[in-house]
Amino acid sequence: MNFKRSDFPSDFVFGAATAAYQIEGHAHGGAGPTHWDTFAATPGNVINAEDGAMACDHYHRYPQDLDLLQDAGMDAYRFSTSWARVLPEGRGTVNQEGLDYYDRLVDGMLERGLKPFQTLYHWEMPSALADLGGWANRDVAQWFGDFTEIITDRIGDRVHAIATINEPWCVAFLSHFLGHHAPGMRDLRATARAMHHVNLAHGEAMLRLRAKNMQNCGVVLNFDYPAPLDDTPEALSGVDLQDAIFNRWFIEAMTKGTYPERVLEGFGAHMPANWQDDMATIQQPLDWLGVNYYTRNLMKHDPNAPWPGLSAQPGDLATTQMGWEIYPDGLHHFLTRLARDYVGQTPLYVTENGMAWAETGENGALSHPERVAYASDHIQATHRAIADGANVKGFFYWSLLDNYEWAFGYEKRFGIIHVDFDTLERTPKASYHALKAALAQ
Ligand code: IFM
Repeated sequence: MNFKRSDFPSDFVFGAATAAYQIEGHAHGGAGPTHWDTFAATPGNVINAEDGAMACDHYHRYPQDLDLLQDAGMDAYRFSTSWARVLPEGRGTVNQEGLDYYDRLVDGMLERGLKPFQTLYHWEMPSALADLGGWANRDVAQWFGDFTEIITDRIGDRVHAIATINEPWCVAFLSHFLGHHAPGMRDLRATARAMHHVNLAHGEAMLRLRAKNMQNCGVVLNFDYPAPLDDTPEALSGVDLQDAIFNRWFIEAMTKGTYPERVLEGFGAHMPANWQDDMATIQQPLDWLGVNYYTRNLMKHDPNAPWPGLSAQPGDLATTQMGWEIYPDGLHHFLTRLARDYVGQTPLYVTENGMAWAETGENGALSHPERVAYASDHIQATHRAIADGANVKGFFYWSLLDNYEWAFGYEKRFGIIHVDFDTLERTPKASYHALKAALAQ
C-alpha cells in the first residue's frame, strides 16, 4: 500500500464492509423468505441460480470474521441487519432468534474494539411485502419505519452509526427499470414510484430514529463517474442525464428537497400523486453521508430513443473482474463535489470501495498486486480529497469476505479474505496483509 495510517487524522476510521444477505446464510435462524430468494430461483437471473441460503455462514462463523477484522487493525465493521431475519413476514411477528443474533454480533464487535456501523436495508425485501408491491407501494415507508424501530430498540444503544438504506439507485432503478436485481422489473411506472418511495422510506426512518434520540444517523448512496464518450453534444447530454438519474436524484432530494428536472420529465405522469408533499419528510438533516464508489462509465444520449436513451460503456482504462474501469480520480471528484455542493462539512465516509478480482493460486492467496493497487490508489484519492477540504472521516473496503455478488452469484470475488464456498474456510489474501501492514504504521 502506498499509504500509512499516520498519514490520516487520528480519528479517521478504517474498516471493511459486508451485507446480511451476501454473507450470513439466510437459511439459518428463522429468517423469512425475501425477493432475492425467488429472483435467484428464476432461471436466467443469477449465475448458476445461486442464492444466499448458505453464503459465508457468517451467522455461525462471525466470531472468526470479527477476529480477522481485529487482527488486521481495523477500527470498524460495516454490516447490515436483515429485515426478513428480524420480521420474517416484513411486519407483525418478530423473530427473536434474529434479534438475538444481531445482539451477539454487535457485542462481538464491541468486545474487539470495533465500532459497529449498521445499515438498515441492504436489499432483502421480505417476500410478504414484495407481494404487496414492495418499493412500488407507498406503504413501504411506514413498514420500513416500523422495522427501524424494532431493530433499534434492540441494538440502537450500542451501534456507533446507522445508515437507513444502502444504494437507493440499485434498490429502485437497477431493480425496477434495468431489471438486473430483485424484483427484476422493467417498468417505467414502477421505477418512478420506487425512486420516490425509497427516498420517502429514508426520511421516515430518519424521523423514527430521531424520535428515539439516535445519534450519528445517515444514508449510504452510490456514485458512478459519468464521462462523455466523445466530444459530441449527445455525449455531454448523456453525462448530464446519467448524473441526474444516478448521482443527483437521491442526494438532491435528501439535502435540498428537490428532484432534477430531466428525470422528472422522463418519469412524467408516473410519479406518485402529490409527491411534492413528501419532500419535507425526505429532506432530513444528515449526521453523516456514506459514499460508495467503484467506477466510471462513458456515456452517450440518443434523443430519439425512448427515455432515457442512454448508453454506457467502459473506456480504455484497466478494468476489474466485473468489467468496471478503475478510475480513482472519480472518488476524489465525488468527495469534494459532495462537500462543495451538498453537505458542506457534514462528515463523509467512503462506505464501499473495492474490486472483484480472480486471484489465482491455492485458496486465492497468491500475491495479487491489482487489488492492493486498487485499494491503495482509492485511499490515496480519499487523502487528496481531505487535503482539498472534504471532511472525510473513514474508509471501508468492500468487502471483508468473498461473498454472494447478487446476480453474479459466487463467481466475482470482492474480498480481502478468500472464502472456499465448499468448506467455508477463510484465508486472508495479500490485500488483507497489505492493509494490515499499512494500518500498523
Ligand atoms: O456487492 C455490492 C454491494 O452489495 C453493494 N455495492 C456494490 C457491491 C459490489 O457490486
